[in-house]
Amino acid sequence: MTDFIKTPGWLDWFADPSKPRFKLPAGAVDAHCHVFGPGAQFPFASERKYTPCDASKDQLFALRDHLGFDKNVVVQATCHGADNRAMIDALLHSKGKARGVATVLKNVTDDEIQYMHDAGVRGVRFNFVKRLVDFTPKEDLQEIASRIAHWGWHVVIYFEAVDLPELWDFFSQLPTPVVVDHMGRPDVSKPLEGAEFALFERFMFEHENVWSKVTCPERLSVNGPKALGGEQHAYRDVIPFARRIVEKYPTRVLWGTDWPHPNLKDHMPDDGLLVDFIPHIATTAELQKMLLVDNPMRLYWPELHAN
Ligand code: 0GY
Repeated sequence: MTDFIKTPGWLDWFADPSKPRFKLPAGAVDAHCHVFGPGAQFPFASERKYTPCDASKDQLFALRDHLGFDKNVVVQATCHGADNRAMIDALLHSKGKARGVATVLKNVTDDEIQYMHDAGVRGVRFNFVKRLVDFTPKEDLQEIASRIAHWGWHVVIYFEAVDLPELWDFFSQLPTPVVVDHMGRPDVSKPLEGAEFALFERFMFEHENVWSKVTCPERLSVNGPKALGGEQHAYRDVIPFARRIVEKYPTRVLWGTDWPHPNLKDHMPDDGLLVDFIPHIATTAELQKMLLVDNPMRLYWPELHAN
Protein backbone atom coordinates (compact mmCIF):
# COMPACT_ATOMS: atom_id res chain seq x y z
CA MET A 1 0.00 0.00 0.00
CA THR A 2 1.28 3.47 -0.87
CA ASP A 3 0.82 6.50 1.36
CA PHE A 4 0.43 9.52 -0.85
CA ILE A 5 1.40 12.98 0.33
CA LYS A 6 -0.79 15.73 -1.06
CA THR A 7 0.74 18.47 -3.19
CA PRO A 8 1.77 21.35 -0.87
CA GLY A 9 -1.05 23.89 -0.59
CA TRP A 10 -3.66 21.39 -1.78
CA LEU A 11 -7.22 22.46 -0.94
CA ASP A 12 -9.56 19.63 0.08
CA TRP A 13 -13.14 19.54 -1.12
CA PHE A 14 -15.80 21.32 0.96
CA ALA A 15 -16.94 18.87 3.63
CA ASP A 16 -20.28 20.45 4.54
CA PRO A 17 -21.83 22.05 1.43
CA SER A 18 -25.00 24.09 1.82
CA LYS A 19 -28.34 22.87 0.53
CA PRO A 20 -28.91 24.76 -2.73
CA ARG A 21 -31.80 27.19 -2.86
CA PHE A 22 -32.19 26.45 -6.56
CA LYS A 23 -34.25 23.30 -7.00
CA LEU A 24 -32.76 21.20 -9.76
CA PRO A 25 -35.20 19.77 -12.32
CA ALA A 26 -36.07 16.09 -11.89
CA GLY A 27 -33.43 13.88 -13.46
CA ALA A 28 -30.63 16.49 -13.40
CA VAL A 29 -27.14 15.25 -14.32
CA ASP A 30 -23.88 16.51 -12.80
CA ALA A 31 -22.01 16.10 -16.10
CA HIS A 32 -18.49 16.96 -14.92
CA CYS A 33 -17.05 15.51 -11.73
CA HIS A 34 -14.19 13.24 -10.72
CA VAL A 35 -13.14 10.65 -8.18
CA PHE A 36 -9.66 10.62 -6.63
CA GLY A 37 -8.59 7.15 -5.50
CA PRO A 38 -8.88 6.51 -2.65
CA GLY A 39 -5.13 6.29 -3.18
CA ALA A 40 -4.76 3.19 -1.00
CA GLN A 41 -7.19 1.30 -3.26
CA PHE A 42 -6.53 2.98 -6.60
CA PRO A 43 -2.99 4.41 -6.54
CA PHE A 44 -2.38 7.70 -8.32
CA ALA A 45 -0.38 7.48 -11.56
CA SER A 46 3.39 7.91 -11.50
CA GLU A 47 3.21 10.51 -14.31
CA ARG A 48 0.70 12.70 -12.38
CA LYS A 49 1.33 16.44 -12.02
CA TYR A 50 -0.39 16.73 -8.63
CA THR A 51 -1.29 14.48 -5.70
CA PRO A 52 -4.80 15.18 -4.44
CA CYS A 53 -6.73 14.31 -1.31
CA ASP A 54 -8.93 11.23 -1.60
CA ALA A 55 -12.43 11.76 -3.02
CA SER A 56 -14.25 8.44 -3.22
CA LYS A 57 -17.25 7.27 -5.20
CA ASP A 58 -19.35 7.07 -2.04
CA GLN A 59 -18.51 10.68 -1.19
CA LEU A 60 -19.41 11.67 -4.76
CA PHE A 61 -22.75 9.83 -4.58
CA ALA A 62 -23.51 11.45 -1.18
CA LEU A 63 -22.89 14.88 -2.74
CA ARG A 64 -25.11 13.97 -5.70
CA ASP A 65 -27.98 13.15 -3.35
CA HIS A 66 -27.39 16.16 -1.10
CA LEU A 67 -27.45 18.62 -4.01
CA GLY A 68 -30.45 16.98 -5.68
CA PHE A 69 -28.81 15.52 -8.79
CA ASP A 70 -30.00 12.20 -10.18
CA LYS A 71 -26.90 11.14 -12.12
CA ASN A 72 -23.18 11.80 -12.59
CA VAL A 73 -20.75 11.85 -15.48
CA VAL A 74 -17.39 10.92 -13.95
CA VAL A 75 -14.47 12.30 -15.95
CA GLN A 76 -11.10 10.60 -15.60
CA ALA A 77 -8.80 12.93 -13.64
CA THR A 78 -5.22 13.38 -14.80
CA CYS A 79 -3.83 12.26 -11.42
CA HIS A 80 -4.88 8.74 -12.47
CA GLY A 81 -3.29 8.99 -15.92
CA ALA A 82 -4.72 6.33 -18.26
CA ASP A 83 -5.49 3.97 -15.38
CA ASN A 84 -9.27 4.23 -15.39
CA ARG A 85 -9.96 1.76 -12.56
CA ALA A 86 -11.18 4.26 -9.95
CA MET A 87 -13.54 5.93 -12.42
CA ILE A 88 -14.84 2.59 -13.71
CA ASP A 89 -15.31 1.30 -10.17
CA ALA A 90 -17.53 4.34 -9.53
CA LEU A 91 -19.61 3.59 -12.63
CA LEU A 92 -19.99 -0.07 -11.69
CA HIS A 93 -21.25 0.83 -8.19
CA SER A 94 -23.60 3.59 -9.31
CA LYS A 95 -26.64 1.38 -10.02
CA GLY A 96 -26.73 2.81 -13.55
CA LYS A 97 -26.61 6.40 -12.31
CA ALA A 98 -23.14 7.24 -13.59
CA ARG A 99 -21.49 7.27 -16.98
CA GLY A 100 -17.84 8.01 -17.60
CA VAL A 101 -15.21 9.66 -19.75
CA ALA A 102 -11.88 7.81 -19.89
CA THR A 103 -8.28 8.57 -20.76
CA VAL A 104 -6.83 5.96 -23.10
CA LEU A 105 -3.53 5.42 -24.83
CA LYS A 106 -3.13 4.55 -28.49
CA ASN A 107 -2.42 0.90 -27.65
CA VAL A 108 -5.83 0.40 -25.97
CA THR A 109 -7.37 -2.85 -27.25
CA ASP A 110 -10.89 -3.37 -28.60
CA ASP A 111 -11.58 -5.67 -25.65
CA GLU A 112 -10.61 -2.91 -23.24
CA ILE A 113 -12.83 -0.41 -25.03
CA GLN A 114 -15.70 -2.90 -24.98
CA TYR A 115 -15.17 -3.50 -21.24
CA MET A 116 -15.24 0.23 -20.57
CA HIS A 117 -18.32 0.64 -22.76
CA ASP A 118 -20.15 -2.08 -20.83
CA ALA A 119 -19.20 -0.32 -17.58
CA GLY A 120 -20.72 2.94 -18.86
CA VAL A 121 -17.86 4.87 -20.48
CA ARG A 122 -19.10 7.02 -23.37
CA GLY A 123 -16.15 9.26 -24.20
CA VAL A 124 -12.43 9.92 -24.04
CA ARG A 125 -10.75 13.08 -22.83
CA PHE A 126 -7.92 14.79 -24.70
CA ASN A 127 -6.11 17.22 -22.42
CA PHE A 128 -4.00 20.08 -23.80
CA VAL A 129 -3.47 21.94 -20.53
CA LYS A 130 0.29 21.80 -20.16
CA ARG A 131 0.39 21.98 -16.35
CA LEU A 132 -1.73 18.78 -16.21
CA VAL A 133 -0.31 16.39 -18.79
CA ASP A 134 2.68 15.53 -20.94
CA PHE A 135 2.41 16.08 -24.67
CA THR A 136 0.71 13.38 -26.79
CA PRO A 137 1.24 13.45 -30.58
CA LYS A 138 -1.87 14.51 -32.51
CA GLU A 139 -1.61 11.40 -34.72
CA ASP A 140 -2.08 9.24 -31.62
CA LEU A 141 -5.14 11.23 -30.57
CA GLN A 142 -6.51 11.09 -34.11
CA GLU A 143 -6.13 7.33 -34.11
CA ILE A 144 -7.88 7.01 -30.74
CA ALA A 145 -10.73 9.25 -31.94
CA SER A 146 -11.37 7.15 -35.03
CA ARG A 147 -11.30 3.96 -32.94
CA ILE A 148 -13.76 5.13 -30.27
CA ALA A 149 -16.09 6.63 -32.89
CA HIS A 150 -17.15 3.04 -33.70
CA TRP A 151 -18.58 2.70 -30.19
CA GLY A 152 -20.56 5.94 -30.57
CA TRP A 153 -18.33 7.67 -28.01
CA HIS A 154 -17.40 11.35 -28.06
CA VAL A 155 -14.23 13.33 -27.36
CA VAL A 156 -13.93 15.77 -24.46
CA ILE A 157 -11.27 18.43 -24.99
CA TYR A 158 -9.62 20.56 -22.32
CA PHE A 159 -7.50 23.51 -23.41
CA GLU A 160 -6.72 27.13 -22.55
CA ALA A 161 -8.34 29.89 -24.64
CA VAL A 162 -4.98 31.15 -25.96
CA ASP A 163 -4.29 27.72 -27.50
CA LEU A 164 -7.51 27.47 -29.55
CA PRO A 165 -6.04 28.99 -32.75
CA GLU A 166 -3.27 26.40 -32.86
CA LEU A 167 -5.64 23.51 -32.05
CA TRP A 168 -8.51 24.60 -34.30
CA ASP A 169 -7.63 22.43 -37.32
CA PHE A 170 -7.08 19.34 -35.22
CA PHE A 171 -10.38 19.79 -33.38
CA SER A 172 -12.17 20.47 -36.67
CA GLN A 173 -11.45 17.05 -38.09
CA LEU A 174 -12.47 14.99 -35.05
CA PRO A 175 -15.08 12.48 -36.28
CA THR A 176 -17.26 12.44 -33.15
CA PRO A 177 -19.25 14.85 -31.02
CA VAL A 178 -16.71 17.09 -29.26
CA VAL A 179 -17.34 18.49 -25.77
CA VAL A 180 -15.27 21.46 -24.61
CA ASP A 181 -14.46 21.66 -20.91
CA HIS A 182 -15.25 24.93 -19.14
CA MET A 183 -15.98 26.98 -22.30
CA GLY A 184 -12.35 26.64 -23.37
CA ARG A 185 -11.26 28.49 -20.22
CA PRO A 186 -11.90 32.11 -21.27
CA ASP A 187 -10.00 34.91 -19.56
CA VAL A 188 -13.10 36.60 -18.10
CA SER A 189 -11.18 39.79 -17.38
CA LYS A 190 -11.18 40.30 -21.15
CA PRO A 191 -14.33 41.66 -22.83
CA LEU A 192 -17.20 39.35 -23.67
CA GLU A 193 -17.17 40.84 -27.16
CA GLY A 194 -13.37 40.63 -27.46
CA ALA A 195 -11.43 38.60 -30.03
CA GLU A 196 -10.68 35.67 -27.72
CA PHE A 197 -14.24 34.77 -26.76
CA ALA A 198 -15.47 35.63 -30.26
CA LEU A 199 -13.15 32.92 -31.56
CA PHE A 200 -14.67 30.39 -29.18
CA GLU A 201 -18.17 31.42 -30.23
CA ARG A 202 -17.13 31.05 -33.86
CA PHE A 203 -15.77 27.61 -33.05
CA MET A 204 -19.19 26.54 -31.76
CA PHE A 205 -21.00 28.28 -34.60
CA GLU A 206 -18.93 26.61 -37.34
CA HIS A 207 -18.96 23.14 -35.80
CA GLU A 208 -22.38 21.69 -35.10
CA ASN A 209 -20.77 18.68 -33.40
CA VAL A 210 -19.17 20.89 -30.71
CA TRP A 211 -20.75 21.17 -27.27
CA SER A 212 -19.56 23.18 -24.27
CA LYS A 213 -19.59 22.64 -20.55
CA VAL A 214 -20.60 25.97 -19.01
CA THR A 215 -18.77 24.96 -15.88
CA CYS A 216 -16.18 26.10 -13.36
CA PRO A 217 -17.07 29.69 -12.47
CA GLU A 218 -14.90 29.13 -9.38
CA ARG A 219 -11.92 28.38 -11.65
CA LEU A 220 -12.50 31.16 -14.18
CA SER A 221 -13.64 34.00 -11.94
CA VAL A 222 -11.39 36.90 -11.05
CA ASN A 223 -14.08 38.41 -8.78
CA GLY A 224 -14.25 35.23 -6.71
CA PRO A 225 -16.95 33.77 -4.49
CA LYS A 226 -18.01 36.84 -2.52
CA ALA A 227 -21.57 37.94 -3.25
CA LEU A 228 -21.58 41.70 -2.87
CA GLY A 229 -25.34 42.13 -2.45
CA GLY A 230 -28.01 43.49 -4.78
CA GLU A 231 -27.56 42.08 -8.26
CA GLN A 232 -23.93 41.15 -7.63
CA HIS A 233 -23.49 37.42 -7.37
CA ALA A 234 -20.64 35.11 -6.56
CA TYR A 235 -18.43 34.58 -9.62
CA ARG A 236 -20.44 37.35 -11.34
CA ASP A 237 -17.75 38.02 -13.95
CA VAL A 238 -18.31 34.53 -15.41
CA ILE A 239 -22.09 34.95 -15.77
CA PRO A 240 -22.14 36.84 -19.13
CA PHE A 241 -19.81 34.32 -20.78
CA ALA A 242 -21.74 31.25 -19.66
CA ARG A 243 -25.13 32.84 -20.29
CA ARG A 244 -24.09 33.77 -23.83
CA ILE A 245 -23.23 30.15 -24.65
CA VAL A 246 -26.36 28.75 -22.97
CA GLU A 247 -28.61 31.14 -24.88
CA LYS A 248 -26.92 30.75 -28.26
CA TYR A 249 -26.47 26.98 -28.11
CA PRO A 250 -29.12 25.69 -25.67
CA THR A 251 -29.06 22.16 -27.08
CA ARG A 252 -25.27 21.82 -26.89
CA VAL A 253 -24.43 22.78 -23.31
CA LEU A 254 -23.74 20.71 -20.19
CA TRP A 255 -23.25 21.61 -16.53
CA GLY A 256 -21.28 19.96 -13.75
CA THR A 257 -19.88 20.70 -10.32
CA ASP A 258 -16.26 19.73 -11.11
CA TRP A 259 -16.19 18.16 -7.62
CA PRO A 260 -13.68 17.58 -5.96
CA HIS A 261 -12.24 20.67 -7.68
CA PRO A 262 -8.61 19.79 -8.40
CA ASN A 263 -5.86 22.40 -8.24
CA LEU A 264 -7.79 25.36 -6.88
CA LYS A 265 -5.38 27.73 -5.22
CA ASP A 266 -7.28 30.41 -3.34
CA HIS A 267 -10.61 28.98 -2.23
CA MET A 268 -12.69 25.82 -2.31
CA PRO A 269 -16.27 26.40 -3.47
CA ASP A 270 -19.34 25.42 -1.51
CA ASP A 271 -20.99 23.04 -4.01
CA GLY A 272 -24.45 24.19 -2.88
CA LEU A 273 -23.58 27.74 -3.92
CA LEU A 274 -22.30 26.47 -7.25
CA VAL A 275 -25.73 24.96 -7.91
CA ASP A 276 -27.26 28.32 -7.00
CA PHE A 277 -25.16 29.82 -9.82
CA ILE A 278 -27.11 27.84 -12.44
CA PRO A 279 -30.23 30.07 -12.69
CA HIS A 280 -27.97 33.05 -13.42
CA ILE A 281 -26.64 31.40 -16.58
CA ALA A 282 -29.75 29.43 -17.61
CA THR A 283 -32.48 31.87 -16.79
CA THR A 284 -35.65 29.98 -17.72
CA ALA A 285 -37.05 26.61 -16.69
CA GLU A 286 -36.81 25.52 -20.32
CA LEU A 287 -33.10 26.38 -20.60
CA GLN A 288 -32.43 24.75 -17.24
CA LYS A 289 -34.10 21.52 -18.30
CA MET A 290 -32.08 21.40 -21.54
CA LEU A 291 -28.82 22.14 -19.70
CA LEU A 292 -29.32 19.76 -16.80
CA VAL A 293 -31.50 16.95 -18.15
CA ASP A 294 -32.18 16.75 -21.89
CA ASN A 295 -28.67 17.46 -23.18
CA PRO A 296 -26.70 15.16 -20.86
CA MET A 297 -29.31 12.44 -21.30
CA ARG A 298 -29.02 12.69 -25.10
CA LEU A 299 -25.24 12.36 -24.92
CA TYR A 300 -24.78 9.86 -22.08
CA TRP A 301 -28.04 7.91 -21.75
CA PRO A 302 -29.54 8.10 -25.28
CA GLU A 303 -31.37 4.82 -24.72
CA LEU A 304 -33.39 6.47 -21.92
CA HIS A 305 -33.86 9.75 -23.72
CA ALA A 306 -37.20 10.07 -25.52
CA ASN A 307 -36.44 12.67 -28.22
C1 0GY B 1 -11.01 19.95 -14.05
C2 0GY B 1 -9.85 20.85 -14.09
C3 0GY B 1 -8.56 20.59 -13.77
C4 0GY B 1 -7.99 19.29 -13.57
C5 0GY B 1 -8.35 18.17 -14.21
O1 0GY B 1 -8.15 15.93 -14.69
C6 0GY B 1 -7.66 16.86 -14.06
O2 0GY B 1 -6.68 16.78 -13.35
O3 0GY B 1 -9.35 18.15 -15.04
C7 0GY B 1 -7.64 21.72 -13.64
O4 0GY B 1 -6.64 21.61 -12.91
O5 0GY B 1 -7.90 22.77 -14.27
O6 0GY B 1 -11.82 19.98 -14.97
O7 0GY B 1 -11.13 19.19 -13.12
